[in-house]
Amino acid sequence: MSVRCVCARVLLSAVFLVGVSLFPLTASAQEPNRLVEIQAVSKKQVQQVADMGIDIWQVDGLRVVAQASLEELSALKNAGISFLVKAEDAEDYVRELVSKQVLADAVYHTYATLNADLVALEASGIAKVYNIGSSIEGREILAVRISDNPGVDEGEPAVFLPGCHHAREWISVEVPYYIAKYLVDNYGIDPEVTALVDNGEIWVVPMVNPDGHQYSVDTNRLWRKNRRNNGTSYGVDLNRNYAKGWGGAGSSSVPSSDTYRGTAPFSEPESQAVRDFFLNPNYNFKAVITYHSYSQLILWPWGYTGLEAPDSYKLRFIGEQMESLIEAVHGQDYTAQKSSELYLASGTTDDWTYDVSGIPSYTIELRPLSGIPGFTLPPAEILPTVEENIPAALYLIGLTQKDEDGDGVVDIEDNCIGGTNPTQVDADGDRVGPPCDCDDQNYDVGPGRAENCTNGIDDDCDTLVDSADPDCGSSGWALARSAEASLVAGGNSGTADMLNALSLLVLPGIFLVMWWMRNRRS
Ligand code: 0X9
Ligand code: ZN
Repeated sequence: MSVRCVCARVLLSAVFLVGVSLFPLTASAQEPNRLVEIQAVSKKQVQQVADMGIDIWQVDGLRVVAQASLEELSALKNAGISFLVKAEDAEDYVRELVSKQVLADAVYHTYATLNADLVALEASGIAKVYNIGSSIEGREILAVRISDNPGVDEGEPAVFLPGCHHAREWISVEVPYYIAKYLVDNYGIDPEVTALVDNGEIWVVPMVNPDGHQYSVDTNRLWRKNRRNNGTSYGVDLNRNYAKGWGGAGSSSVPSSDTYRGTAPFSEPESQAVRDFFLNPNYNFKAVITYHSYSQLILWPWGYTGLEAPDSYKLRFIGEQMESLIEAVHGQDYTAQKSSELYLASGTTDDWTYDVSGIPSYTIELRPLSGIPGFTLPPAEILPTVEENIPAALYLIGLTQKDEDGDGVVDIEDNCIGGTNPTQVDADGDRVGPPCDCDDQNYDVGPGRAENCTNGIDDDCDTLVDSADPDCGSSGWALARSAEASLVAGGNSGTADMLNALSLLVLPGIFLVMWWMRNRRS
């Protein structure tokens, strides 16, 4: 776990006062957003900030960097949440910083240069560009398929690498684009790349939100959403517009909010394009990384709830492997964690891809680790960021091509996805080694653990997937005098693991404790 506190130094000299700012809080339509540092007193308060629809840039423990309208600052003030206004006009502040940046050789793509560069990849013979839909302003959303026969649907295991759901996160365009270019440039030279391209399909969609990106180039560098005209405001947050958990925590129903979720799941043409593309039966998706910035995080589902995903053990294992691979390149500290540990957010891309397909799905928040404003990563850092992310992407692509349980299907249920090591054979013949428990043909949650009953697997081999499958879990509740009673009542035991627990104070000194358990096979 890394510590993110570069900006903290700036703040040490500042005193946080509840609702006190250096600037007046009188609302007016033209007022610019303030750049603020919010000092929460608990994780719950961080979530409260996310639930207000405030545009969070970075979370560092209980410190939140954000831009907020005057209305949102009033809401913070009313909620008794401390904040400090760092700049009266967040956009202006960023504009000034960007103008001071020294331009390096590599420059960020625009919509036009990206499309030209994607088409240029086709000359290799292993890349083909597809239009997967149009944005709300009519721009084409381009995908490129890298494969040995890129114009043919071969049904090979496919990996989906989208970028730029959020307009201002320019580095998230570069990483997927340069992964595609790396594969093209090294095909026929590097045997690992050649095998991955021959045996699979890598689908890159570097700019899911072209209208927003163009707007961030032309008008407002800090623009996040798409460019839907909501009447009195613009934009829907595309990373709140997917169906899983849509409308829940960490998303806003207020159109002017930067986390506005839209009027319905998939209300936006950009998310519809991704949905229809991902669900196309001609493609055989086996893993997803959706690129964002910033904070250097590797996040996995669920993000809309604190509950564990059915495959959480493997998602964690693969995420931590990617963390190590990234850090090995330039020593950069990326933190692998479950999405909801950052804050709850509903309607995100990876929750949806995981929900509909059960395949490993990740959000990677790219460089920088911290700093204001993290979205304007200096151009000199583009290629290092790309370089450090290539091995993790290749690793994930490689996993999707290994039929480790020999059932003829490459999927997350492969026993040892992420860690087959034939030398790790234990006494009872299981090949036990993180993270796999190769004692059956099914998906396991970890060494010696049983499968989760919700994973659709017939664990007791009675040809039915039902509650009689032996590894189903249980849940329960009790009234108790201690918030920790759930741990006493239902903590990990010899036969079961605690999946999640929740305590609510219902009367002074009386807690309602609830828990969810997953039984262990052995
Ligand atoms: O809030 C987002 O959409 C992502 N962060 S960003 O700064 N790129 O906007 C993070 C989404 C991760 N999911 C959850 N925290 N649930
Ligand atoms: Zn983002």
